[in-house]
Amino acid sequence: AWLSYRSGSSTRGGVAKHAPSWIQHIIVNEKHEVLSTAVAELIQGLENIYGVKPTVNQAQSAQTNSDAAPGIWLGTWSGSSSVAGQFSESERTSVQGEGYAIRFNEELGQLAIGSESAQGVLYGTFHVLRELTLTPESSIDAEPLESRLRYIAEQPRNSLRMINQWDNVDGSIERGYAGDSIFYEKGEFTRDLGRIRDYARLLASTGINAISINNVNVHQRESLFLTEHFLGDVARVASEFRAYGIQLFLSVNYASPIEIGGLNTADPLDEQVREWWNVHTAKVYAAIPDFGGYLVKADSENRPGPFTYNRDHADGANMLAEALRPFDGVVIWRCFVYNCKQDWRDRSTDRARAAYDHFTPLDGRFADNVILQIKNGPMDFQVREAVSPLFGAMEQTNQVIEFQITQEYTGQQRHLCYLVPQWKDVLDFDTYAKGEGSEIKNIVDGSMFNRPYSGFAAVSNIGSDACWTGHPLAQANLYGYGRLAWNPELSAEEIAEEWIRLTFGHDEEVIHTISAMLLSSLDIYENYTAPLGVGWMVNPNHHYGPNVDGYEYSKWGTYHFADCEGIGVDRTVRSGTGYTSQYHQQNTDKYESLEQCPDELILFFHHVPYTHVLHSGKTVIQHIYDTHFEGATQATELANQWRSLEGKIDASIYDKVAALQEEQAEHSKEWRDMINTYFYRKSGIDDEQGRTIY
Ligand code: GCW
Repeated sequence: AWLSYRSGSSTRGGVAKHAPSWIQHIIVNEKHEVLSTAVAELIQGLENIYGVKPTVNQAQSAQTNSDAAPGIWLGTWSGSSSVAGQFSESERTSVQGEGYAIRFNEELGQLAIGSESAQGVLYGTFHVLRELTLTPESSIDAEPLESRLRYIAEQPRNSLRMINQWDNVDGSIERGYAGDSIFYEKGEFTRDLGRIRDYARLLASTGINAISINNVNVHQRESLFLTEHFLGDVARVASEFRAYGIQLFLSVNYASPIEIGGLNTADPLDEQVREWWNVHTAKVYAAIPDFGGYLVKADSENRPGPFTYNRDHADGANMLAEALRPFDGVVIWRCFVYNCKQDWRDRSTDRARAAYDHFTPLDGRFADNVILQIKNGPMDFQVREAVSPLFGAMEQTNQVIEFQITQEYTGQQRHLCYLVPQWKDVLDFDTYAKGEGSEIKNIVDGSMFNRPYSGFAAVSNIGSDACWTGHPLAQANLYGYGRLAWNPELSAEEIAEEWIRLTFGHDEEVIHTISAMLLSSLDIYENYTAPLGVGWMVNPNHHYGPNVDGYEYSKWGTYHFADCEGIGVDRTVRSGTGYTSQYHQQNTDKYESLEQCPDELILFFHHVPYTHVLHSGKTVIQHIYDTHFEGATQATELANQWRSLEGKIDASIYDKVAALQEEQAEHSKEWRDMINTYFYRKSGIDDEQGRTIY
């Protein structure tokens, strides 16, 4: 993946002469597991990049190494006076916790990587390795490298930067498209901790600092993760992640006291139930002292929760918070709560409303170690949907945003779909919670409402597949997520280029072509799938491939309401479900009005005739035809673009992507024809351009 460090490599010719002398020694004056990881990463990275194995001076006491020795110095402010001495006090205080500073001291030939924490030093180390790899070969021993490293200071914008695995202990992965679980096999934990360690490396290199290792749908056997039966295994996995500064969490079954505890209730106000959680939580911490806490999906899609006992989500979450509090643990409580047994005939119930309606009345009632985890949109990870109105609606509650890296609704890692631009749109969305400038990124980083816990979570897209992510280019989404969680100001273009250079090297044509493919892919996917924000139109259950009415008469609350006159969901206050009122005024006004509502969301908010004219000047029906013809053509172009790289990319990766792009091109025609035909038959309106519709 992006840690092969071969792209900046000079191993193909004249190795050692390219390596500056300061790169040949690593000096550390402290003992800390994460610092040892940083050293190991440096050795491996530098050896790959320069073909020279650096020597390591890992001193036991601060006296051992002379301050003047040239080399790469790693350390924390309190543990290494020589590292601290390279920075002024204000430079040191400007980076806190996991932040880091880097300085190249030309006089001494020293590169110092310092932080308040060992974790920060590890992030700084990955930063340096990234810079070394990103500096093209030709300039590797020239001035630019040292000047790029002259002074760097970075602070993560979000404190929680988390990955959620949806892995089941039987080895399957819910919504996984890259092979089986790397964590479990046939009902047991895997014995192959090496792959887990590699995963920890990948994640830490992008700045991830937390992971939940099992599916939020927790079934009976996974409920036992909290018990002696599995705690030893969980602890072994936790130590792999600990070495990379990543904290481990478990998804828990809300009904555990019944399911595995032999009680006859899971009522959050019942004394026995509370005691059960206290005792089991203490056992978890006895096995894993730095355990992060619990992730909970409750009263959602048939999972148990406090509703059964006429209690609310605050009662449920606070009970777990109390059990975790003595150990500084947190409860991450998901807001994906809606009625999944809706009657399709009932047009007044609106799934999009559900999370807001359930949770906003509870603002202020959650314990301070509870964090609500909110999906980016009010429905479910569609290629296009509105932004969840819950962001900015609960000033007294900790919130993290949940993205889906795994491409459940965006091509399942068989189609190319670079999701960073979509996430950027969400993060840059202005909620107006405190007037103009109240973007989602300022809410989820905790700054706007001064929240103690905040950040990002996302569902992983990896599995046992050799390239990790099924589609090799889908790695860009995992990488991009981590980078964005660290710094939401990075652009989709910057992240793409960084990832391509790290992964494929510096050939300009390769960079240009893959970058163009990635950056156009989301729009292309949107073009040939569900139009104008309406969503779904996929096959039920597995969610791959077109089926316009696949969910139209189902219980899931995901309808498009197409008839012979028009299409779309009326979510206005005036004549629809009233969902638009969940936003702050400026956004309510924008979405409520047919004139102001942006084209790309028109069918999310309004039911309109096929002849309705969009801002683009096209009618809705013509827009559907045009985008679907265009999308399928563009998907074919993607395949051609990739083919132009033959010979420039490792053959096995080349072949794999070529086959996938071929499949996407074919499959996009299936989408095009089904959607166009469906709407032609419903509306009876011809395509202005007379193209083939069946
Ligand atoms: O997107 C939906 C998926 C479910 C998933 C659920 C959730 C883990 O179809 O498979 O369950 O969301 O987020 O809980």
